[in-house]
Amino acid sequence: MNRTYPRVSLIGAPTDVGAGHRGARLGPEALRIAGLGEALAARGVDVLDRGNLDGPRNPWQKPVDGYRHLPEVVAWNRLVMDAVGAELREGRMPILLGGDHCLGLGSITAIARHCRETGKQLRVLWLDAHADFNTSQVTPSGNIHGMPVSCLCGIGPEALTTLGGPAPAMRAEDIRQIGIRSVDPGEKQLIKQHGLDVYDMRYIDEIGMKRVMEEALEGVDDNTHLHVSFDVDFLDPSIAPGVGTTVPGGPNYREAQLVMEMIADNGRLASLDIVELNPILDKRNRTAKLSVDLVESLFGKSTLMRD
Ligand code: Z70
Ligand code: MN
Ligand code: MN
Ligand code: MN
Repeated sequence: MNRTYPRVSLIGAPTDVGAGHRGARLGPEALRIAGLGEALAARGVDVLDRGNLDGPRNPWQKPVDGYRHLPEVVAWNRLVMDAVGAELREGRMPILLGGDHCLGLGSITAIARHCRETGKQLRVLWLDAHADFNTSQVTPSGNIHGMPVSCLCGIGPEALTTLGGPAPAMRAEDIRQIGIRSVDPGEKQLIKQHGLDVYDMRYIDEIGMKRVMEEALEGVDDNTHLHVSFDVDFLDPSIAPGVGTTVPGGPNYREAQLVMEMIADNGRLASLDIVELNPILDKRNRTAKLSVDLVESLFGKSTLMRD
C-alpha cells in the first residue's frame, strides 16, 4: 500500500504548565533527538520543523479554584491553536510535539474549526491511560492535563471552553478513547453522563486490539478528518518509562504497533499530537525512540509486503 502523505509540519510546544511533574517541556527536543523529522523524511514525507512556540514559563504554583496555572494554560493553548490552525489552512498536516496533554485542547480546537470550515466530519482517537475528562469540581489534582476532553466538549472554565468561539469545539460522539485504565471517581460519573466511547484495557483484553480498532475507526471515510492525540502514557510503562504518570497494564509493543498500522491502513490521518513524553524520567531517550518507531508505523512503515 503505497500512500502519499500530505506535507507535515512539526510544532514544538515545550511546556508542562498543565502537568503534575516537570519535564514534559523537554519533550519536543527529545523527539527531535530521537530522529522524528529524519524518520518521516525517510518515509518520503515532506516535513518542515517549525521550531518551538514560546509561551509563559511554568510558575509551579498550587491550584486556585480547582485549576493549576489556568492563565498559563490558556496562553499556551492559544499559541497552539493558532499554530495548528495556520498549518491546516496551508494544507499541511500539523504534528504537535508536547508538552503536556492540556495542549490537546488548543490543537483539537483548531482542528474542529478547520472541519467546520471544510465540511469534514471529525474523529478523534485519544490514546491514553487517562480519560482526561475531569472538571475543577472533581479533579484530585487541579492539573489541567486531566481536563482537555471535558473542555473540548464544553465543560470547564470559559477561558478554555470558548478558545475557538462560543460553541463547544467537539461533541462527545466525535471521540474514541483507547487504552484507558486510570479514571477518577467523579470523572467516571461524568464520562457515563456524557456517553463517551471508552475502550478501556479490560475491553481491549476481552475483545482484542484488532476489533477495538475496527470499532474505533468505524465510519472514518473520505469525508473525515482523523486526529490522533497520542499521550505516551498510553503505552505500558515497561516499554515507555519516560512519562510523568505511569499506569501499569497498558498496551504492549505489539498492540501499540497494531494500533498505528491500522490507523495507517485507514488512510485518513490528518493531524497528530505527541504529548506527555518526559525525558527527565526516561532511560536513554528510549521512550522518545519508541514514539518515533510508532509514528513511522502510523505513516505506513510495515514489516513485509504490505508497504
Ligand atoms: C488524574 C488527574 C493525567 C496524566 C492525565 C491524572 C491526569 N486523572 N495525568 N495525564 N499524565 O489528576 O486529573
Ligand atoms: Mn485540510
Ligand atoms: Mn492525557
Ligand atoms: Mn495520560
